[in-house]
Amino acid sequence: MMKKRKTEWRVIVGRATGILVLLGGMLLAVGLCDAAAPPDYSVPSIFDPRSTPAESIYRLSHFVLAITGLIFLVVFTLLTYAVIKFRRSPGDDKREPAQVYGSTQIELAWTIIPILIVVVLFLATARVIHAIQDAPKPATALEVTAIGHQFWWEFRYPALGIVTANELHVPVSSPAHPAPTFLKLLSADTDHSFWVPQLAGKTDLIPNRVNDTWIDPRQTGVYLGQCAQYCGTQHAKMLLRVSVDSPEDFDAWVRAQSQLANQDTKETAGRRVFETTACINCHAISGTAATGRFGPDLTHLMSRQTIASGAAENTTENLHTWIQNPDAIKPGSLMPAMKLSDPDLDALVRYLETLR
Ligand code: HEC
Ligand SMILES: [Cu+2]
Repeated sequence: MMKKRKTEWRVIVGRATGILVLLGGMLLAVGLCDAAAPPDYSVPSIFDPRSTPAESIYRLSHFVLAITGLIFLVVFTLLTYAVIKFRRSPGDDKREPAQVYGSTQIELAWTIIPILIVVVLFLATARVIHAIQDAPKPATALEVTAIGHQFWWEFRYPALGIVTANELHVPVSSPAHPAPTFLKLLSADTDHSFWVPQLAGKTDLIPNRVNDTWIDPRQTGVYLGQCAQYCGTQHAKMLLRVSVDSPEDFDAWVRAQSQLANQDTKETAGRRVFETTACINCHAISGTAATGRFGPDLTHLMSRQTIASGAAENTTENLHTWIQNPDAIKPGSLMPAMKLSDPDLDALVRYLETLR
């Protein structure tokens, strides 16, 4: 008898240690991620908010985690208690224990308590959604229209007459000088979702519907995001960059973007290649015959750090590869391989590189 009891205890202690080690490991992993996260913008974390909507979501998530954490602790403790207290004992007569039916008190308790918890979570969430969606738009707010395409982002600044792609520029905001950006979200083809974790929650871009969201980033820098709704083959390479600029930098960017494309280019051969091939059906370059809107506006291509929605850095080599065969960088992208001769391709890339 004594011996059997001992082995049972050993099993229980062994299992409990296993569970504790697992939980400890999880906590350690979370701790490590958290410690490494803050200054590194390459890992966008919802736990490092830099704008009011993201901040409200972050606080709500703490509240929800606290409540669900508490539920977990209570349930886990009761479970552990029951498992140990009511385990099979020596001399067990193998009969079924007494069954309890129809305890009104217990029924009421396990109906009302969960309802109360759900109501509290619902109210807290509804409050945050309301605060974000119905935030008043100040007269000074910057307005941007973001249009989702398979598989890139078009950004239009109607009041400033600027059209660009994939890299959104907005001014930094502060309590003393609030400069929020309000985004109108549209789609040219299918569902996409605008998500920059440190700035705001996800908002979908849906064909034939206008959605909106807003951000008021409080710190300059580049914030990364991603299309968060599966929209086709290259959904995963539909990345987003938001450059939050100081007021001076933002004004300088606006001034540069408002210019027509560089006209006095010496790269006339490359420009001729561009203007006499299908490029102009899909791309626009202001001040030229190219007015296509199927692909990104190339007027100030070289002001962008990346091409193809963040899929590659904007370098001479990558431009070559991209125009030669877009699938090499982004398989399934909707730009066809243009099959140009090598001299034409070289000239074309030299021309594109004058588009500052
Ligand atoms: C059938 C339409 C189409 C044609 C023709 C076309 N493109 Fe594109 N192009 C696109 C699309 C769509 C994208 C965006 C692809 C993506 O990111 O998924 C793109 C992206 C690009 C980009 C990257 C822009 C950026 O900021 O990300 C460059 C550069 C480019 N095209 C140059 C050209 C040149 C040069 C030609 C002519 C030799 C050309 N394209 C012909 C549709 C086209
Ligand atoms: Cu998408």
